[in-house]
Amino acid sequence: MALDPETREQLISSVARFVRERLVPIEEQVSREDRVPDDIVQEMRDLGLFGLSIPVEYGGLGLSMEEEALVCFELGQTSPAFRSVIGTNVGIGSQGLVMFGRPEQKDYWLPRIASGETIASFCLTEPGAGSDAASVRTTAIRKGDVYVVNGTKRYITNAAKAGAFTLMARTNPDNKGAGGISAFFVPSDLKGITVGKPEKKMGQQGAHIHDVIFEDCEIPAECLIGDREGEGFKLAMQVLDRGRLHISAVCVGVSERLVRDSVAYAVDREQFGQRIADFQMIQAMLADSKMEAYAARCMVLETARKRDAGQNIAMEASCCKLFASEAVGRIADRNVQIHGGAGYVADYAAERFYRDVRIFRLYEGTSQIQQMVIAKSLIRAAG
Ligand code: COS
Repeated sequence: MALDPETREQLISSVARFVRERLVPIEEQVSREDRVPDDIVQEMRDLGLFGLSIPVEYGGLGLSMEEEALVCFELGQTSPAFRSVIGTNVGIGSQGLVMFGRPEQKDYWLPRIASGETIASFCLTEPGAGSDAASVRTTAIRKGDVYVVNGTKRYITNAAKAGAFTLMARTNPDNKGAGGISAFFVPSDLKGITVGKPEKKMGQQGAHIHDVIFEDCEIPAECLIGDREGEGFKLAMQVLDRGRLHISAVCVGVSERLVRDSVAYAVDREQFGQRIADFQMIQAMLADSKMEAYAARCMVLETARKRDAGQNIAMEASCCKLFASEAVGRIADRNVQIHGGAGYVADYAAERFYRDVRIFRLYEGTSQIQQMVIAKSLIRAAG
């Protein structure tokens, strides 16, 4: 643990209070307006949420993975769109730099990312490279002191607000595989970068994804993360190992919120002359949801502790992501079921969450990719 128990408790309880008092009351408004208000973003900055995972020497909170998971359990208790505001700074947008950046890159960018002054986005996915992340077609060709970048990145979270991108591009077009890819940390205001319009999505209104188009964009050679070309795919995979755990922790938070909503509705709603919570078929749904939320919580904490102890958790992170994201899908579905007709009506949170959680099974690796990672790891271990 990075924090002493008292400071940790204070952080977690202030995040819980912020969620309860400031975020939950405006969930519906954010969904309707498709926008998180600026004063809320400022409060997130003041709470230090943009810097959860940035080392203390760069102005972040420097949380351990376990502590980050505990914060995500709280932050997940409201619309996941709020988490998205800070999500890329805490996770995939910054961690390549934290893990592999050169000192001068870190000195310049990390304090800005930690404070929320700079939003950092992660540019891996392309129109033709999603699950097959090693097939990136965007090129970055070295010409003197610059790399010339050409290509399109797709569904990039927070791209329109980003001050910088962690960019994966092919520096060696002769190597079509993972080894031809390098990672860069690129300011977003360079000539030749265009951000597309926000996509219309199924859920999580208030969080936005865009295309990012690079056209003969000249980026200074020192934007390369680390000292060597060809390390970008491995960097992306290690960033995703961690990101998958972070998303799993968010899934746990949302699951716990939905269990609470299900119980609240079941004890309030009456049918056949009694509250529906007294019917065993409703009880079975409540119990299954609680069981799955609890199992996911235990998995995430166990894996986070292993990562904090320096172990390779690539396989376990995929186990967490697979289980927690599928579980929250089932829990959101049961929550709708328990709400009956009201669960289908947009006046209730059940309908919104049902749509919001669908993405968890897709981004940072689909459930099928997690299955592949787990199975490959088992088979490799067996020789
Ligand atoms: N940590 C470190 N290195 C890793 C790694 C990890 N977690 N996973 C793979 N690598 C390394 C491998 O060791 C291999 O290195 P060597 O060539 O030196 O042996 C290299 O990366 C290529 O690995 P592999 O052959 O397993 O790559 P594949 O092309 O088969 O792809 C999957 C592996 C499918 C797991 C990967 O492409 C993936 O995660 N896809 C999903 C991407 C994703 O999450 N997209 C969402 C968009 S980002 S929001």
